[in-house]
Amino acid sequence: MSRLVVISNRVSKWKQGGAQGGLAVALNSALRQNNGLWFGWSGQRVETFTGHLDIEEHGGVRTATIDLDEQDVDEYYNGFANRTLWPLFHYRIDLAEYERSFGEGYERVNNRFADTVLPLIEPGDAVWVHDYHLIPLGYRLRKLGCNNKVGFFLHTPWPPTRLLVALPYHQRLVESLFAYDVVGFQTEEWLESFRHYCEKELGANIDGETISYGDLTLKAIACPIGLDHTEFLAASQSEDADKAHDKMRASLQDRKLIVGVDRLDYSKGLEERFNGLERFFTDNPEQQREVVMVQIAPPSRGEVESYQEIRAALDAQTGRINGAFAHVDWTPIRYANRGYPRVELAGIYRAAKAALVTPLRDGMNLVAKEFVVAQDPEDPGVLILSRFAGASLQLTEALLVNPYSAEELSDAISTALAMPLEERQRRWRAMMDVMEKTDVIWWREKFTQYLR
Ligand code: GDG
Repeated sequence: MSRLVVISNRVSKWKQGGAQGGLAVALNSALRQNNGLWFGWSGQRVETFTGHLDIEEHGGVRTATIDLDEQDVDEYYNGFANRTLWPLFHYRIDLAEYERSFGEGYERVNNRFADTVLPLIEPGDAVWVHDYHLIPLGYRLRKLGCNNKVGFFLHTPWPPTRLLVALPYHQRLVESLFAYDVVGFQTEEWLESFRHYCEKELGANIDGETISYGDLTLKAIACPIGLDHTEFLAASQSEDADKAHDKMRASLQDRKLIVGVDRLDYSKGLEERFNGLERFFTDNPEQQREVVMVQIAPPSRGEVESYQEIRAALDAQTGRINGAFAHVDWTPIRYANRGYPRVELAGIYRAAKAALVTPLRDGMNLVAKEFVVAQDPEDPGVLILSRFAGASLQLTEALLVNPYSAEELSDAISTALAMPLEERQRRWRAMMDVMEKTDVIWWREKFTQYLR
């Protein structure tokens, strides 16, 4: 079988149990069973870019990384990727910043990526580029003469056309996608938005999965990312998970646990979630002292102002709610700005009666899937899931909520905590069935089969 070359912004070197984002977790799993190569940024900054390649082997995955210089990181990563595209793709045009230097840095780094990875690509390799940081990479590879199959997968939502046109040079960005053979999205909904843009803004021709624009064609598909089901099941049944579970339960003193785990990001709806929780305690005073919310929120992208702002807002909000509701022997929200090892997360998920996964917009959301897999089949907890997460199209047996409505969140918490065992088991089984069929290996195979 031909080799798979994966390219993403960051290469995460496999640390057992270390904290990682959703994409890193998935790619590690997708590559481990496949003698592949993973290329990207090391996460290190240097004074001047040299293009020096660092090749290593990590847990069965060969990685090749480069360092970026300060200007690259500012304009490409903290700039166009995380100040312009991320907010725009999550429907937050109010937060999106447009600076010409960001766009220039974005293209420069994409070119640097392409120029450096090209010599590592062998004839017959399939190349798979990931996420919004690297949209124009394929275009550069083609310009350099790369004839391999090259595909692109977007982990975030694809925004509606009316939002996307707020981006200067939006057409140039979308046109560059036509360098790829296959372009994949998490859900039919994001795919639909992409097709709409191609038709209305580019005047492209759509025939089934094939979109033609001038003499270029691509296949656009929905291909939802899954968990490494076996790995996570094993993690949640491990001794360390048991320990974390027991420790969590002991600290609760028979109170019911609601859990949340999210990178600290405004797209995850944390403020709205806490408003919903406050509403729940206000509407159900008898539940005060009986229920505890544990929110794990490791900080991310701390150099970007909107992330500093959401962090400060959440500090104030949790402080205020805890101050208003707490008793000397009970605190409603335990809010931790740190990452925990993956196995410990699995144990904490299992200790919970319910999870609040309430992003305002999310490409997929793997936490929702992890929570379900970690449950005890005899006594599963309930997933409360935002209808604006891609995962809601698959996990239809979760309690689906509108995360903007504090009342709906409060009602869903009440329903979850009172749900009879039989109903919890039925919903859990249905969600497990979906996830067993569509795990991370299924995702990789589906995409690469299209590509090849
Ligand atoms: C992007 C898209 C899409 C979180 N805290 C800790 C920790 N995590 C892990 C979770 C989960 C991952 O990070 C987060 O993944 P999500 O999918 O929830 O969200 P994003 O990071 O925004 O990921 C998303 C994903 O890409 C994949 O395509 O689903 O829509 O936005 O695995 O467990 N892990 C550890 N400690 C923590 O404290 N170990």
